[in-house]
Amino acid sequence: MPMIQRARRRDLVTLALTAAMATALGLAMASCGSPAPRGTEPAGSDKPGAEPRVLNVYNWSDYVAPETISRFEKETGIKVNYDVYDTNEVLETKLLTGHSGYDVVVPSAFFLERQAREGVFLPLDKTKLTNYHNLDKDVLRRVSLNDPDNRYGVPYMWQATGIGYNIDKVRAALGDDAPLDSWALVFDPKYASKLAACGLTFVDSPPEVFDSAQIYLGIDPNSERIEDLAAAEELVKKVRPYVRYFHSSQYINDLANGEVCVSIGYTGDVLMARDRAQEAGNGVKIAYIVPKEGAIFEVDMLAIPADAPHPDNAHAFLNYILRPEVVAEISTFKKYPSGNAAAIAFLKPEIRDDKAIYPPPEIVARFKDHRAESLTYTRYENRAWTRVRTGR
Ligand code: N2P
Repeated sequence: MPMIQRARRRDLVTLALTAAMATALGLAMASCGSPAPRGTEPAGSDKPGAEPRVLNVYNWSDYVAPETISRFEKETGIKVNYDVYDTNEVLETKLLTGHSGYDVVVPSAFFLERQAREGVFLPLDKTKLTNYHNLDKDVLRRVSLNDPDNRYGVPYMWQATGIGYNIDKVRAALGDDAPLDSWALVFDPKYASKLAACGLTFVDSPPEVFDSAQIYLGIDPNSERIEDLAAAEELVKKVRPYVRYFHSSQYINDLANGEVCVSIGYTGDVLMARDRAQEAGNGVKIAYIVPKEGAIFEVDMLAIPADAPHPDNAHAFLNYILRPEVVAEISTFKKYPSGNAAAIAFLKPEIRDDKAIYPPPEIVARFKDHRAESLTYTRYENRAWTRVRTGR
């Protein structure tokens, strides 16, 4: 690797480590996750073209159906080691450090964009992805902004970072005054202060919270001007005293149980909370909104690290996920729309027609594409995030 690139890589690793450390979540996940799996194989299994029947997958938590993995194992005889994370920052640290041992990972497109530039991924061998034609051309086009020619990533699920809330508790706290269509609900201290008692939570992701704050302020979320970052920091600091915690998955259960009342969160996760509450019959009613000012649009991408120990098995797994019935089942259980156009035909009407899952064009028009951040900007952003989190 040329020197400059190596120095840059080292810089990025430091950056990613800082980001992960800036998040309590990073630490929590690291301590409960198993060590990165390795492709340990019995002697004699290294014939060309015959990879050991092992696949190491690292995915977001709550992002496959109950039988997605076991069916793949049964069909192929490939044993899957399956680990989870719940922030891009935690994944990025592993990818940039290298030798993660993973064969399949799922970064959001705006993270994949920067990681691909660092040589982190294997270009996809599309001749092995015979189900690739099932993908939605519009999603492929949109995501090519981050991944030119769709070289490294297969679109998996997509979503917006929006707001989930408990209908009755928010009404009780704010009366009819609640701005239920706006980021003001969480970013205006007038409202946030009244939600502190019933529980206000934010995802633990600097770009997503600051960018949402910028969208509320009418600032371009892709801006890298330091004064625009400062404006977002100032806004988030004002509501910081009312935020119960920063975490990117705990709110699913907490919203469902009525432990918290308003969360900045991801579409499907909020809808899972909504459905869990309904199934539990606990009287909790959850709604999800994409605020009228706009929201960050995210496509999570299946990708193969350049140093994956089992690239053929990884392609086989991607091709399996590309089957419409397989990914439709994931959407059914996890309430996320997929990037697979053919999967729509396999969805039950209650999923297909749920406007919170597959939003109508007027809501899609609110989505803002997210570009990769520069190294320098992320460094400033992480520092700002630490100040916000620690309340200094
Ligand atoms: C499911 C994954 C959230 C996706 N928990 C955020 N990009």
